[in-house]
Amino acid sequence: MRRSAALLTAGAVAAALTAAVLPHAFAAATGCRVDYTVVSQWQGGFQGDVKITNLGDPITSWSLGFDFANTGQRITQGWNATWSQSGTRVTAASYSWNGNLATNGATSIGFTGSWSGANPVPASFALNGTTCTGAVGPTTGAPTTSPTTGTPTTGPTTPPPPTGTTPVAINGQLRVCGVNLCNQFNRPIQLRGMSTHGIQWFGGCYNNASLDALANDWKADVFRISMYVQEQGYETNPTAFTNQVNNLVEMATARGMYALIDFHILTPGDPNYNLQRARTFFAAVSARHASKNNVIYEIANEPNGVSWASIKSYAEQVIPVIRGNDPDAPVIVGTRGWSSLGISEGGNETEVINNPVNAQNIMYAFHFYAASHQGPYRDAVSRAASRIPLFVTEFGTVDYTGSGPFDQASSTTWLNLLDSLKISYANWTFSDHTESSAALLPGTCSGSNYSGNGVLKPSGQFMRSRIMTADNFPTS
Ligand code: IDC
Repeated sequence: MRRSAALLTAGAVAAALTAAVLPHAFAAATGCRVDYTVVSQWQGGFQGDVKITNLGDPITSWSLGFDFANTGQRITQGWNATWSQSGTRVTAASYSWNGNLATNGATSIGFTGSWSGANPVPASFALNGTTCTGAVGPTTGAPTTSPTTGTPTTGPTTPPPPTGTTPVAINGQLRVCGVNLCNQFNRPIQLRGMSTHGIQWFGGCYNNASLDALANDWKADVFRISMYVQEQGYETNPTAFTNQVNNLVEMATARGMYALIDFHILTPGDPNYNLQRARTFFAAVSARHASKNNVIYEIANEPNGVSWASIKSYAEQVIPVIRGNDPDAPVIVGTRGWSSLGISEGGNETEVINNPVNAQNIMYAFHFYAASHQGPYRDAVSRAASRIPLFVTEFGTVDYTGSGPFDQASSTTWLNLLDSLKISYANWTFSDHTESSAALLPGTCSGSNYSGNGVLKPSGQFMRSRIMTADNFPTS
């Protein structure tokens, strides 16, 4: 077919010329086009989308390089490629499942990044060493306004989860059986793992190196993704936060960990304040992850100052949204008094036992902070554990502020109790916040090493030692 030269892009012309002067008749033609779009941008952060079009001969793998304009621009998480950054130079390498690009074939990759000072578009895009032509898509500049629907822009394009000895490979799809969480062999199991801090503040702590450390060094079974709704969280940019959560789910999935999606309501304490946001958010994430077997939904972190009847009403409106897309995933419902089964507001577990949420395959959240919550709280868990399914989706080894001394004695008593009852847990937090509940020493997330005790505070060292012991998951 004859094409008018006027229709050829600059990149294709360059590629054609390169091919023409090469001495070998069969030298591959190369060429590429890149469309770079800032999907959204907010104070200190942004999400970028990079569409790569191959204008040369078919290729079976690719590596895309580009230069950020300044060192304040950093990739914090990427997807659909293996991302790395050295100085201002960024490299994204194909996976086996998206390496094939026919002539004129295109693929999209993306990332979330941080910026300070200014966030100009990158330059010097090159695919397998060939400079690309390109176009810069619309950039948002100012923080985006909140759309009312939060359908994510990135597609479900994760590589299949690993098989073998990971927690998900062994246990598969979980479901609630009686008062326990059961694996694919219908046997009760306990998941042990860590919670993020607020991803609006500590997103930089969750990257390939830190997730590798959690999966391989800590041997964590579960990764809780805490998406605050207020406090500069989801309500400020639903699309960006939905995408950030989705990306973290993919990162946990790729490592064979369970992903616990935490809709982190806290203030105001009535979850119904965020009912519409919850519907929108859970519709999006449950659609995205419907085919996965490792996602657990936590629909209200810590209701407070609100009746159990109101929490139950909220749950019975949000759970059907999730089940409409993902019918078999366990869902966890927060309880009264900051998920204390009512204890912190003068109640107790009987309000749940006598008036349970009208839905199947659900569990109830219980939270504690070991230095603050002891005897009466342990007694409530001991009583409730034989009546209703519990999941400790958050606890601290310190006091309820997230600070104060690490209470090893109380934490040990608590975890021994949870172990004996096979109650799953996630510890607050896998982050480098200065507060004592944070596992990592301050500054850890600015580096690239997250493994071993050398990067951990006392609470982190304790939690790692508890979580890394053998799981002994039943396999028949
Ligand atoms: C705390 C964080 C702290 C942050 C504060 C405000 O540790 O850095 O400033 O939230 O959002 C909870 C909540 C959890 C709290 C934690 C410790 O679920 O969001 O995190 N906590 O106070 N319930 C009991 C304690």
